[in-house]
Amino acid sequence: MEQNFKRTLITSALPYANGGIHIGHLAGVYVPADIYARYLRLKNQEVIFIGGSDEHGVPVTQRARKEGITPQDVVDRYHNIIKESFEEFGISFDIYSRTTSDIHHKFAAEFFRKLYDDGKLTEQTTKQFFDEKTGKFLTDRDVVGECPYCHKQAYGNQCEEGCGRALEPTELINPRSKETGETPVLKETKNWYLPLNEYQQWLKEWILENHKEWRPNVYGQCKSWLDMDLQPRAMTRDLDWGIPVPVEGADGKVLYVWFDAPIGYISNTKELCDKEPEKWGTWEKWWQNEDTRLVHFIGKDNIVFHCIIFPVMMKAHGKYVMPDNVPSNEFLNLEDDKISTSRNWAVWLHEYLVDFPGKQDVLRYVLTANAPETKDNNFTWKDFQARNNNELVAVYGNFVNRALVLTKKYFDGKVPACGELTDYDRGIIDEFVGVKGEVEKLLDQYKFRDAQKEAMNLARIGNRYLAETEPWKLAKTDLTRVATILNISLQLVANLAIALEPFLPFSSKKLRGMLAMDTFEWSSLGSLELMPTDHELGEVGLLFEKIEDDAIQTQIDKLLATKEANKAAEYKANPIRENIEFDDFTKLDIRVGTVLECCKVPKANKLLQFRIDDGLEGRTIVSGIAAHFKPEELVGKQVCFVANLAPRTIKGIASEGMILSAEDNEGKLSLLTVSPEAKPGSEVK
Ligand code: B3M
Ligand code: ZN
Repeated sequence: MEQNFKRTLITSALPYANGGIHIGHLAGVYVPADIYARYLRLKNQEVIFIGGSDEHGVPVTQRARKEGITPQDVVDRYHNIIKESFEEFGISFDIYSRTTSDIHHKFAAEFFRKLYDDGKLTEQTTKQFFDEKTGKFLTDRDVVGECPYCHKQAYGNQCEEGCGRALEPTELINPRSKETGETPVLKETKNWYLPLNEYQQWLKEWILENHKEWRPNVYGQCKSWLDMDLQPRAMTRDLDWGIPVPVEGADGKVLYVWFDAPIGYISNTKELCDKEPEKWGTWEKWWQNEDTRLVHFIGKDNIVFHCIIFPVMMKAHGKYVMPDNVPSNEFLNLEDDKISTSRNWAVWLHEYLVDFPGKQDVLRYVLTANAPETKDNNFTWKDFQARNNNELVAVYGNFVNRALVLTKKYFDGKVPACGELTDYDRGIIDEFVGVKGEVEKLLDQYKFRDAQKEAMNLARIGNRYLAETEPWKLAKTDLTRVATILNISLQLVANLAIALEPFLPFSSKKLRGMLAMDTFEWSSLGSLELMPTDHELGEVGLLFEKIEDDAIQTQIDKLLATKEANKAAEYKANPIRENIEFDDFTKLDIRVGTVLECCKVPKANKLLQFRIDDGLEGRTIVSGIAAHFKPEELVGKQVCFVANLAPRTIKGIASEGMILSAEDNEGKLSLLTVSPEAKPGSEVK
């Protein structure tokens, strides 16, 4: 659906203020959002770019507990670190606020209250573990106990130290509160739910029919959600960190963090508009007017919240515009490994800014060049170095430097007059005039990676032009020709400053200084008159400098040290167990089996039920591994199972054995399979 929008409202996911910002966040969300905002501003469009910290939610309270400080201490610390590092990195938010602000608390509570008053929420009572000593309900992670499968200590949501299975807290043997050690009781609790099911039809039409242009990964995720029956989702929680539920009898309850956080986009807009109404107008203009194009930049783990839950909240409220697009990225890996905050496997922005001062654009460039737009992608320090040295320095920087230095040398730093054009000149000009349309088209489709490549092409064209025409050789014989070549080159350089501004704003600024350039609008991109004849250039310097091996090695060493530390920690947490006798080992009867059938156990989202060909009459095994596998993919697999484990009844099903799998240090399971020629019933020894 093509619509004529008057203004664009850009939001970027509000990062949890429980840690710093790393390259995964930047590549996935903030760099593309910033490119888009800068691009639209350069086109003189009406645009607002909203950011802020997400300061509620369990991740914050967990961090606080771990460090023995209050949640407020945690968010104060990280909000400031995040805000400052974004600023220094040139993420050009119009506002970067926070969800602990008074404005936000009030706004989110009112939003909830309106849904409540309008009867848009339903009430449900469920049973949850409750710690009578503290008078608090416990989240799944706050309950610990014995794993019913492997009998190790486990959390209410997962057996992390033992078998890795996903669990329900009520499955634990001898459950206890992690904080107090008390045995929790099951207690009824009432919460308010958003009946997503009532909006399913509307969502299907709005997204699946009317937004086929969304990125395939986003559309696909929405489709798989909408192909299932949506369930009502609790919008309140029994926690004490968050925004109190503004309803009678809701003591000890707060708004679900995914209810309040997206409202943060709105309340932050309001905060900005209230502060500078002449500049921004009212917040309603941005959020409640059909003329506004709303675009959410997010990571892929946030798709359901931005495409389903938040739109339903706004729809239920009644006045809001729906997102026109949700350009979500996939994930960025670091040196072939998943970025992980807990394992400190990341490049942290605040550290990068210290280690590579003044090199914001290098990281921006590399992250866009490797943007995980359609699939997961990988960041390596070698690639970072190569892209800097071979592209930014050798192509962009080199062209700019040659054009400017030659002008200083032969024309005293003044733009020489353009004489007669040769056919070759015309060819070059044709090539670069087309770049504007290309870059625009790509940016309008949120293809930032290709757009940056296309903009960089201007520099490649320029380099080629100078290499072919060799003005330095002509200087003695034909200065008029040199003047023409340099004039064209300087126009190209000025064009580069504009075309790359959204991507590399620091270098563009520097370059504009060197050019003493004042016209600076997207609309003049492609022009051959950006640098008028006789215009005097500014001071010439280097745009980029080579990054040497030792700087890169320092970073690689840092990561290697992290890896070593993680290995040591892991070994400590999961040491090889004490020796056993051979007889102990032979007590285990492990056999090969073929999976004949496999399906989910109804009403137990973690359990899979297997029918196994065990070489005898077959057997049924129930296993808590549903989170890790798709049942249909397991059928036909040769698995290993413990055949002499005493039978147990799980959710009413008699389970005869245990399927074996291997668990890596992140709790990811892979099935223990054997080669297809092994016959069912074969003994594993
Ligand atoms: N804080 C989740 C995240 O950082 C969450 C985003 C909120 S956007 C409204 O992945
Ligand atoms: Zn276990």
